[in-house]
Amino acid sequence: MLLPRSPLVRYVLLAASILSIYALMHTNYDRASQLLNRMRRPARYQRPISYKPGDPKPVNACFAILARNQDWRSLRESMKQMEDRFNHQFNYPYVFLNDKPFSEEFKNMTRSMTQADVYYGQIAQEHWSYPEWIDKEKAAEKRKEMEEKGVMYGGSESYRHMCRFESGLFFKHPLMQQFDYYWRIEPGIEYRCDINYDPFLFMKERRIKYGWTIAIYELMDTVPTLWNSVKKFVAQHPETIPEYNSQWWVSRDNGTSYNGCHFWSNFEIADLSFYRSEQYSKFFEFLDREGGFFYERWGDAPVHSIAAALFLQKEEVHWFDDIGYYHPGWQHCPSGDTWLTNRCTCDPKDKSKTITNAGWGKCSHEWKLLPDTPAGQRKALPNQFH
Ligand SMILES: Nc1nc2c(ncn2[C@@H]2O[C@H](COP(=O)(O)OP(=O)(O)OP(=O)(O)O)[C@@H](O)[C@H]2O)c(=O)[nH]1
Ligand SMILES: *[C@@H]1O[C@H](CO)[C@@H](O)[C@H](O)[C@H]1NC(C)=O
Ligand SMILES: *[C@@H]1O[C@H](CO)[C@@H](O)[C@H](O)[C@H]1NC(C)=O
Ligand SMILES: [Mg+2]
Repeated sequence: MLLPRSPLVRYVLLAASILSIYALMHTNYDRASQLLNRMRRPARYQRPISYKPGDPKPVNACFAILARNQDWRSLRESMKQMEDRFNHQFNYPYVFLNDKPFSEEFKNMTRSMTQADVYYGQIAQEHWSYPEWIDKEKAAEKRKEMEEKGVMYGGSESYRHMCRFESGLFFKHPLMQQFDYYWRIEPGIEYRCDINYDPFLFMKERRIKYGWTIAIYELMDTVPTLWNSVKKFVAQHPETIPEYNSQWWVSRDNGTSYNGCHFWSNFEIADLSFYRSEQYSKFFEFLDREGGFFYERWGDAPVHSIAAALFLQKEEVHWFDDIGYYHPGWQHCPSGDTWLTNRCTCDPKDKSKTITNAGWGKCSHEWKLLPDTPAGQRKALPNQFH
């Protein structure tokens, strides 16, 4: 280092630098705080403040996990990833839900993966059974038909209860009532990059209602009449549809048909007030009466996504493009600087898994083509905090 030898000159230089930063702060606050931040910590690797398990959190939020007792092994993998990549700094609590009572083994094996608070709940019978208007024999016939056609999970009854529960009921569970935001976790998923900030806070500060990281096309055999039902709903409740929304992303022909694009809901961060809104409740109740959760195999992913596209503005939905995530089948892998600084371990060039601009993951990239909501009309707040 070329430092002047004389201590006096050194002090004068130091004082001059400090003075110039403070002078800059008065004229250009953003630039000065950037400089100060850069001096305080290495740009390469940043970790935010830690919150102990009992501390009040920046956001009243939880992880929610629907699981069976036998899922504990693959859940330990998911939880390890979540803790190491993100939650050891925040200690957001976990809510586990099951249609059966959780075993002691399940509780032990999941509780031991985190310091954070854990809650275990059983799902009410009426949230995991047939509504009275469903014809169970017809439902059984349809399952058989779909199984014979080779539709994925086409023959499964429990999968249908799961999809219905995740579509419109999970946020009504008593254990979920205390929370404002939630982040969904499934068994066997992986977080392949560090998450060095709080996505809940990111969303809250901007009034973002829905966050995702992978979007793909739906298997259309599972939702043949879903869009017809959506159109009926819209015709009956036109007041629920705002002037500016993201409909284009799910219907490129102005509402005539559904293109199958959906946020892959096994990763989902949401403001629960979105699901608890009158608008969403009406929507779910309408779809539930249509019967497609049982006569077809409507997934919670297209149901959530169509609701987000119709009811929310583009700016209220956020692509967490910087989060590296894998669920068996597909991964999203950030590239460029994010890959390096967030210590990603995925391979963005792995074409067999990574969603790209073509093929199954095209929907993700097309999100960026949506026109912005005109400035004066936006409900979400601009990027003023990060
Ligand atoms: N309690 C309970 N949870 C279930 C049941 N079926 C599925 N789940 C959970 O619901 C979520 C979605 O089920 P998955 O089997 O992962 O369905 P998927 O993600 O579409 O498909 P794969 O992950 O490829 O099997 C997971 O968190 C499962 O643990 C069930 O019958 N009972
Ligand atoms: C669960 O943990 C408790 C307390 O450590 C222990 O008494 C119990 O035997 C464990 N049960 C199982 C099934 O692992
Ligand atoms: C799209 O549909 C709406 C209502 O059905 C209609 O008012 C509008 O003119 C259509 N826009 C285009 C570009 O076709
Ligand atoms: Mg899964």
